[in-house]
Amino acid sequence: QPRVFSGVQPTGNLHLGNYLGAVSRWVPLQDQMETIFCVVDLHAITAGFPAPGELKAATREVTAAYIAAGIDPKKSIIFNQSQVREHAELAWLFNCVARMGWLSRMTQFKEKAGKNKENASVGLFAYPNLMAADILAYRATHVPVGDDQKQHLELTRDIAQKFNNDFANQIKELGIGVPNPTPSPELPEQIYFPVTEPMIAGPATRIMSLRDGTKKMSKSDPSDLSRINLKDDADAISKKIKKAKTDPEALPSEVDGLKDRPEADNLVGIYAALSGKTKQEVLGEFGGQQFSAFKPALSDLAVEKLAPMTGEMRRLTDDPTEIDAILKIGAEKASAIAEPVLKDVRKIIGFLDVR
Ligand code: AQP
Repeated sequence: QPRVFSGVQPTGNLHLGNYLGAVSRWVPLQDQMETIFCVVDLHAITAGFPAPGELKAATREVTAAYIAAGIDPKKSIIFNQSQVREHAELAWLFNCVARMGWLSRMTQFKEKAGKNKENASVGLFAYPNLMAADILAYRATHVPVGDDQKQHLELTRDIAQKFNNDFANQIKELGIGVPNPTPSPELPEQIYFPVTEPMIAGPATRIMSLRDGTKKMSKSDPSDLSRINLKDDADAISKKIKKAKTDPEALPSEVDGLKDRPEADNLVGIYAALSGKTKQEVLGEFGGQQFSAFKPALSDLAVEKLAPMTGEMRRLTDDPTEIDAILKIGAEKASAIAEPVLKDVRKIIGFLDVR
């Protein structure tokens, strides 16, 4: 049975990339599959502990963004990760499944740890194991994320496959596996964890910085001008788009003409994602025009799409009672799925159960 899992870290500065690359794409899935959306607060401490109060505020803000974007708590499970203990437990077990070599190849760790790897937290290094645990604690089959998470999802698949292989006999003996959908002589007939499908598609899988078309739009970029925050008002949005880096050429009429023009490609991609059009359709409309004409149109569109969301986020965070109630119900529903999975996993591994 298909089941979707995805999440965003409550690390502040939620931006257009998080919205277009992830949250907005979750909305239609709610009517097609079972959907679980998590605010991954355990991940948010891997790069340092936030100041007191910040984590709570950011957790509520991300939840508010989910709801304002159209995630419906009646259709989806919405919760914060630290409320469901199984994430941390499964992450530990996966620490013992994943190999050092696999994690050493993770480019996000290299980028985030920077030059000072010796001083990075062990949690930052093991981050992808926690992400695998987030997904597999629900035996989720589909994970809609931005392009930057591709490598981590491959690691999740490797962890699932290694676990299924290493414990093939126990899974079979206990009779708690499901038939392997891709049988082959090397793979077990019965598997416990699905080999998750990444869902990375559309014109906005990697929104780039407004100041540098070769760098991902990111929460941690020191320049606020590099990103459109979901909390920005109309003035801030139009100022940032006006100041966005571009080249001096007019927009091309064909998508091919965006090659080697990263800033132009990014702005056209943002317009396409916000309007639900393809890049080619956008160029059909604006090809031949200068940025001086395209940028105001992009600003108007961004404001039109984001302003109602920003207003709803403000309403929800002003009095967090509603958000906290949604997260509480979500955590209960999430636990109801994850607890039996962890019970199975403990049995598969062979821990003595005396309770
Ligand atoms: N620029 C982006 N374009 C498209 N999708 C993006 N995502 C992030 N940036 C972009 C997607 O948003 C989801 C949540 O991301 P996250 O909060 O888990 O963390 P992140 O990827 O670390 O976000 P940032 O903004 O890049 O933060 P920092 O600065 O801390 O690195 C994911 O699905 C991600 O793909």
